[in-house]
Amino acid sequence: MKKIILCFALIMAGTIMAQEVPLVTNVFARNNINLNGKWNYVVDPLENGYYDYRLMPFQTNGFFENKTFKTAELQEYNLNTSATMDIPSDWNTKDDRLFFYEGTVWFKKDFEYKKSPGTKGILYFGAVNYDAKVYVNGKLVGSHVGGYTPFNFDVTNVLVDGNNFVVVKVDNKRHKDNVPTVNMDWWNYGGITRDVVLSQVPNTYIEDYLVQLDKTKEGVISGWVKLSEAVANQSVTISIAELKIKKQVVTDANGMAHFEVKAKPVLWTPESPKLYNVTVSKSDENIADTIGFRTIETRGKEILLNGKKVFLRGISIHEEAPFRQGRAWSKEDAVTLLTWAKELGCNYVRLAHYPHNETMVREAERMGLMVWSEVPVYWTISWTNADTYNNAEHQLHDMIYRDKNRCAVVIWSIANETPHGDDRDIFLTKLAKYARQKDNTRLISMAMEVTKSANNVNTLHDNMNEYVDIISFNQYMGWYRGTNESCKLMQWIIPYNKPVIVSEFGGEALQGLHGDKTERWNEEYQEELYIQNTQMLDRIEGLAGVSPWILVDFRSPRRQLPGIQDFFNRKGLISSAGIKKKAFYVMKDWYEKKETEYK
Ligand code: GCB
Repeated sequence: MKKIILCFALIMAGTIMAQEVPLVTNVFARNNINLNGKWNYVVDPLENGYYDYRLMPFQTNGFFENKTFKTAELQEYNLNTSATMDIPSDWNTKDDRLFFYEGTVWFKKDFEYKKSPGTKGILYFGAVNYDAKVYVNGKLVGSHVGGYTPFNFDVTNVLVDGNNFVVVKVDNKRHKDNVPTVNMDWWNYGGITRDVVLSQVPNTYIEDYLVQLDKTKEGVISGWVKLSEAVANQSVTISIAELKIKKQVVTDANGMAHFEVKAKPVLWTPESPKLYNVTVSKSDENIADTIGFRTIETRGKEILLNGKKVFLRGISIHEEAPFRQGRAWSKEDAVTLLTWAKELGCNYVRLAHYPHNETMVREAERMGLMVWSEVPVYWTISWTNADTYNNAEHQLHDMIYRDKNRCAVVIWSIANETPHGDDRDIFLTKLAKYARQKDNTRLISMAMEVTKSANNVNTLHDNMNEYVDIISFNQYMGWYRGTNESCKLMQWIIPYNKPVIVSEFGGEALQGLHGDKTERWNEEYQEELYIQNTQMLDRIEGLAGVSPWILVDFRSPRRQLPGIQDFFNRKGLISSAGIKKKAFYVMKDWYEKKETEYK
């Protein structure tokens, strides 16, 4: 019997052509072929390249085969002569015809590859929104759902020497059971929206590592290195030259090596965002990273960074490209957005409502901005659907996995404005526990809502209070509720002994439109809203941070008012053309005061 099982296992192993593998940590520091650039694309609303006319998936003859077009044969597509699009990008802003399009688009890229003995090829996508099916040289190598997290496939066995091609079927149709669900307030940008690389790694490679200040032992940096295979007795070295650290450890039977070393690093702070050059290496690999060290915790209603009370002077940001619109993905995009946040006086950014690209998080870290990172468990998702839960958990896993070495990330957020109820509580409790189990070194939060308002007293009750470290909530006094004037009367009761963050407040203004401060949509109204709201915030007991909504106007199909919104949510403190509105300066002044208060 044993022999039969062994034979079967061997046959199976031989037939696995390609498969999804755990994420390659810090992939951009590896030996990569960059697959960004021009890709051919075919818009396929009927999914004609995937299903036959009986709506059965093609086994052969799908677009994924990328057959050479010959007039002697009947073939109604030709990827090679189709139009091209720059990748990464969203198709909505690249092709006018696709502005509102939600559906399938096929992408194809040719590349050269040279096989090298003892190496593997890992095909990595920073993100594809939403549903991706990936084919290399005509063979399916895997699929992935979720639009904002990375994934990679081991494609070694399907690569050939010389010319290869990769085809991706991208489908961004919204579905009720997805995460996010059908209803949201941002653009459902479709496409291969982040970097694509083919990483050439040793057969057994350093898959993942953690280098962190030890949570329990003072003056110790600890962590682990994990190999891609369960190989024992492999020597790996963690070096931080500036701290004179060169620690060699060997892997155990699981291919894991834990380490601990005494160290007194200069701690990372927003004022002085010290990062160290760290290398994780083994005989045939050397991975360079920059890593910072800090502690983050809460004590009663306070947030402590490196043991010192901080106020999180934040701003919410969508991953929307400054100036040109569409999905942001580049270093330049990140630097522009984060420089604006710094000009506002921020020491913190809320990256809403989904994990932003890795460059954004790394740049925030370099510039001294603490980060709130979030999964798109947004509004009313399908709480009782097991697949929906698994999907959300998967996205949370990948968010934590990718950014666990980023000291800038201080808060994992598991949800935004979700409706109260038992099913939601069960779902979110499980998700919060999962986040805690994956990472007990950071704080957990979610954007809640006030549950009771009577006689100007607003109270927040949420069963999730016991699973989060910070009570965060969104409130829109002066916009969705009350008037700007009414802010003066409002009281806020947050009955938990935990720090409070107002994760959103704000209102819309069309930059350049001026008028009376009691009339909506002009800059003076928004300015007044910020004046009244900031004064009100000062009265919230235990307030430890805020992240107004939002840094820059962003595209949203919910925002249709002609002449004013034209499919932009105009709550930005900065217009989509990069011009600061009056409210920007109200916030900036308030942050200057806060900074002095917390010196
Ligand atoms: C919210 C949501 C955010 C919206 C914002 C708005 O509460 O969390 O995604 O864009 O309000 O502008 O209405």
